[in-house]
Amino acid sequence: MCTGYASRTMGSMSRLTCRTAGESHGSASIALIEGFPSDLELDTSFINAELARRQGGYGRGARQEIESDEVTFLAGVRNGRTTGAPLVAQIINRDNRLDDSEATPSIHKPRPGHADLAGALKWLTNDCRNTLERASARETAARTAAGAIARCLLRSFDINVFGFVCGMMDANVNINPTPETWETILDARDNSAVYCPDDQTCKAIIEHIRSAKTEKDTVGGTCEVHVFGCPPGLGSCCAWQDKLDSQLAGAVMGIQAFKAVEIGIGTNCGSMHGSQVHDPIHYSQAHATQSNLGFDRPTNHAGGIEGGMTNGMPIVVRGTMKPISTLLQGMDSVDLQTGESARSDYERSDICALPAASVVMENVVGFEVAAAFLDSFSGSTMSMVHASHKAYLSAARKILSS
Ligand code: EPS
Repeated sequence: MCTGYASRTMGSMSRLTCRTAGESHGSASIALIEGFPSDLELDTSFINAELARRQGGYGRGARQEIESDEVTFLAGVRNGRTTGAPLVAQIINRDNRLDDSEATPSIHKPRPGHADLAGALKWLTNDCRNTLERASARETAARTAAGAIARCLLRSFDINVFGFVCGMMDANVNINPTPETWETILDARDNSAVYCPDDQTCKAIIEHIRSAKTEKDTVGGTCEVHVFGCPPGLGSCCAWQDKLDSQLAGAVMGIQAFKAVEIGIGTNCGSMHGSQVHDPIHYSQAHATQSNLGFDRPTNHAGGIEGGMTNGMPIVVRGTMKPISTLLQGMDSVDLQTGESARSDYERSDICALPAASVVMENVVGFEVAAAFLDSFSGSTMSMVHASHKAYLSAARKILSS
C-alpha cells in the first residue's frame, strides 16, 4: 500500500514533478523535470529573462556580479520543443570553487536562522559547509527555470502568473491586479528596484534595505502572486494531497527562508464572520470568461480556491520571507569545535533577497498550477492536452442547461 505523496505520483504516472540538485559553489544548479507532454515549445528568452530577474533587485550581494544565469537543456528537448522524455535544465555556476578548501573553508560557528546547526546535528559533523552549500538559495535558480518552463505551457492556454513585492516592515501596499489590469502594472514592477509596482512603497522598502545595510543587519518581507486564466476544477477535494492550496503552500514554504504562506485573505479570515469572508456567487452569461464560465464573484477572499480546487477566480498566494540569516554583525552562537560561546560565522551574502524571492515564488506557483492543469487535462502530446482542455470548456459551459 502506498501513502501520501508516493500514492499520488504512482497513481498518476505522468504527474509533473521536479527535483533539483547542486551546491551553491558547485559546478551547476540542475532541475530534473518529468511529466511534460511532447511538443511544448520552450521560450528560452522568457526562461532566461526570469533567471535574470531572479538575480536582480536592490539588496543583493556581490555573488550576482559574478553569475550570469542562463538555462541549458541537457535532456528531453529537441529543436526547442519537449520530447516527452525527462527534461534536465542546467544553470552553470561561475563561482565554482567547492573543492578548494581555502575558498570554501569549513564553517564551525553556525548562523542562527540558517540550516547550519540543524544540518551539523543531522549529519553528525562540526563542519556546516556541506549543509550550507545545499541549503543555499542558489538552488532557486533551478526551481525558477523549472517554473518558467512550466509557464510556457500555461501561456499557451492564456494562463498568466504575476508576482510582486508587496511589503516590508511598515511599508506595505495593497495592490489588486485583475485579468484586465495586471499587464498595465508589469512595467512598473519591472522598472522598480525592488519589484514593487507602487512607487511610494518601493522607496520606503529601499530605505529599509539601506538602513539594514548600515546597521550590518538584514530584512525580509512579503510578496504576492496572482494567477489569471485558470479553468475551474484544478486540484481536487477528494484527497488532501491533491488539494491545490496544499500543493501551493508546500511549494512556497519550500522556498528558502519562507516562514508563512496565505491564500486569498489568509489569516485575516480568523477575525471575520462567515458572511463577510465568503464570496457570494452570481451568474451572468455576459461576464463569462474561460475561467469563471459566467459564475461571477464580487469578491475573491478565497483567493480563487475553494475545496482545494480552482473556482474560476484568480489564484492569490502571499508568502512571507524572514530576514537573511547571514549577518555582518554576527549573532550569539557556539564554536562547534570547542563548545565555547562565539559570534556566528560570516559568509558573503545578501542584505535582502525579497525581490529575487518574489520571482522564485512566481515561478514555483506557476509550476504547481501547471502540474494541476496536466492532472486535469492529461495527454502525451500538447495537441492532446489542448483537445482535452477544449472539450472540458465546451462541456462545462453546458452545465446550467443540463
Ligand atoms: C546564499 C548566499 C549568497 C547568495 C546566495 C544564497 O551566496 P554567496 O555565499 O556565494 O555570496 O548570493 O544566492 C545565490 C547564489 C543566488 O543565485 O540566489 C545563502 O547563503 O543562501
